[in-house]
Amino acid sequence: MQAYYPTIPKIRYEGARSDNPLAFKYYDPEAIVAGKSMREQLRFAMSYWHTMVAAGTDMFGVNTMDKSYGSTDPMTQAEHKAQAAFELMDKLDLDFFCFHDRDISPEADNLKETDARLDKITALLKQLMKDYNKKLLWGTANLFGNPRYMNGAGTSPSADVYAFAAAQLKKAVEITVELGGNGYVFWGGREGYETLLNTDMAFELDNMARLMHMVVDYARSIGFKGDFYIEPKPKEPMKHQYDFDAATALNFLRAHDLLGDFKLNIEANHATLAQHTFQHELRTAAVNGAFGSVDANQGDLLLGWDTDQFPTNVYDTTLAMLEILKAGGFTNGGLNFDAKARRASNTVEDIFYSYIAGMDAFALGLRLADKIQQDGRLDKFVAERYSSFQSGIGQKILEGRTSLPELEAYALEKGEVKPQSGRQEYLESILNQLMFG
Ligand code: XUL
Ligand code: CO
Repeated sequence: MQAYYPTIPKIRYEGARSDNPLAFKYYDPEAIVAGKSMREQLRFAMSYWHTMVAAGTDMFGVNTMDKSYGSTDPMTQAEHKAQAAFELMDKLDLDFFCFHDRDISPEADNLKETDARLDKITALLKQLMKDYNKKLLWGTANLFGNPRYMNGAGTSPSADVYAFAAAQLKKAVEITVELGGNGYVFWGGREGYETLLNTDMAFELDNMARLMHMVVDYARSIGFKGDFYIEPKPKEPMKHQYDFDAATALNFLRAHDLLGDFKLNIEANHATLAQHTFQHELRTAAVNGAFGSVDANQGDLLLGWDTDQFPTNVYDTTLAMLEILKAGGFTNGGLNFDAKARRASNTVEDIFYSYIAGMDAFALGLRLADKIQQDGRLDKFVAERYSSFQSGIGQKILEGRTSLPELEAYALEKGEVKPQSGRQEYLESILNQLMFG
């Protein structure tokens, strides 16, 4: 079998003192943390689009990386790409992968031929999954790249474009099911608008929901047991994306009776673009019973777009893992690296250094989140902060056994109230002590 990454050995855990750049320092797959192996807790996935496809093109320049896999013929290239993807996952000990239909197989001149190509590559992926013991975290359809979708897909003003998108979705769901996918993602590529002068917002949202219902019904009819996800994002490519943030997506799901089948796929960089923290979005999903999966990356807070960097900020990974543990951990979801090496990090080695950096940052985050939970001081502080609701008038409020007149009488009797300190800096110093102590 041809090796696509001949200079790279299998990456193994060597511990925090190792100076081997091609070793994990914190990700020890079989080590037990918070009751499960790190492999089971973290469920790391490779993103096919960034890792196997994106080659460094930006608005100002062409590719800086070689992702041709030794071929120019699109289908031969797709086959080599698939082989390379599994060698990469094997060497990095990544158990899962995620893809868009068009990442794995190139579009042809007509839908029939495009689908035939997809079938061919799907069969190859299925074989490779078996050979390498890898799983599909989720599949999705690219409903944003082709010019036909310039006004949206499920929110397009054209019924013909909508039908084309439906056909593409049907096939994407079929191959996801064929490959035993744990999930299916809707990221609203061009589902949004540039100007309300040409847009019927209510019509577009209802139409999107109609399409989602059709996808759910069809997927369940062919045996899909996994989760559907919406992946919120506030802007880019459209000025205003309909799935702005977790709360907006949840409102859409609830309004259109889709919450039973859908959860959220929270992406760190999308959270910060919406002016939220990553933890805020995770908590919002969790408190609504919709925590599903995570696109693990980080943005640059000085830039207003989706930079999709590999996550290395350990404060963020720790606080994110704390949210994930509090939500009960992953079921069908996992940590998908929707992240790419910088354009100037353009060698094969850089791909591996990037994944090692990201996996170690989340592995360290998991270890530290577990330490924070075991220490218990933060949880105890929060419980005590709300303890006035455990007895007396607070308990009556919680149990719905009071009224405004009774609370008025209580307040009049009590007189002025002394507020409690929130102790933010004290809690932040506990966090630092636990992280670095
Ligand atoms: C785009 C993005 C997508 C989704 C899948 O910002 O995050 O790659 O994760 O369509
Ligand atoms: Co994403």
